[in-house]
Amino acid sequence: MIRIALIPGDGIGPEVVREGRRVIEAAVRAGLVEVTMEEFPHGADHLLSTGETLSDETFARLRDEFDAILLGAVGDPRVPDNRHARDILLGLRFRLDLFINFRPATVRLAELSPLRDAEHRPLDIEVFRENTEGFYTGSGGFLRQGTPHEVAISESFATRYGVERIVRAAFEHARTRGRPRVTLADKANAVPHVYGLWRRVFQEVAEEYPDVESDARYVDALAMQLVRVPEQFSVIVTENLLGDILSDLAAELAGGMGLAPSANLNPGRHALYEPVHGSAPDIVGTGTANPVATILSVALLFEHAGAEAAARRVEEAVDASLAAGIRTPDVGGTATTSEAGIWIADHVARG
Ligand code: GGG
Repeated sequence: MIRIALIPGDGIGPEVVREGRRVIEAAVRAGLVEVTMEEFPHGADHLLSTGETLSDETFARLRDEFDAILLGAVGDPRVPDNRHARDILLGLRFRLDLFINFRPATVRLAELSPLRDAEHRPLDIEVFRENTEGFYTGSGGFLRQGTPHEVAISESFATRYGVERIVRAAFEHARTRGRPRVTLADKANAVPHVYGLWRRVFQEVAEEYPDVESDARYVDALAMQLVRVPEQFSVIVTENLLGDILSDLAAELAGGMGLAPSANLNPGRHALYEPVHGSAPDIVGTGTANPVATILSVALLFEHAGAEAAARRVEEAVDASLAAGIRTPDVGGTATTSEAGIWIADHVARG
């Protein structure tokens, strides 16, 4: 039994999580998995009506009563300081110590990739983004705020413990999944302290995995190479902010953000799954949001919960929908969010 908490959140979050839920229910009907689900209202509406972002009580329930969280998106123009998004999404990552942000970018249908005409084999990259340190801890502040002499400081952190565990997770994953190479993305030439630690730890851990190729690149050169010769990359491990940027780039190269799932993990413990995309307030209510990133996040949820057959069924259904032309406008079709979700759910239920 997988106990799933749903946090649809803001913007298109509720629209895509509705389809994720439909697919979970289809997998249950097909006898592939057993679940319980409970929906939480947290997001901008909840903040504006109650003043609460994510209370300690709710956090404790999410930690103690559920195996997995499926989150849609957080971010709303009515909350310009984004405090609820930080408390909900970053808060859950930090407080549950979900140190791996696993972001696979796989070409599911060649024609959807902007690299379709290039003479490269399909891009198939997995980004291991460190999820608890870097610039994201909120450390910093303002001096003389609102004056012409304002100073803003944001501090980036790397701990040996934090770097080592994500680098080790990336190598362990490469070894067990038969992935040929792990590449570190950093900027050690310009930012020697934080990225110097990353580079040293990466080299030390790499020596323990002689069966996995390894190399370290400066992030600017890596971004360029990712577009020019993507097949040289397999697993990319990197710091929080760089991982956010590189995984968006990889997602676009693979076919678009509408297809990009992610998992926030601490192996053997809690997990939070979410589409890589944000709340997209500009398309709310138009029926054009692509539910596939959320549905593929459901596949990751099933896989990590040990329901392999359910995970494969969901992936097959997504691939079949794209091949059959059941696509939302971002990937060249005319299907609505619900039409795509219903088609995929039916496919999952039928087998
Ligand atoms: N799908 C969750 C979401 O809203 N993502 C957008 C976002 O701003 N994410 C921040 C991050 O991944 O660091």
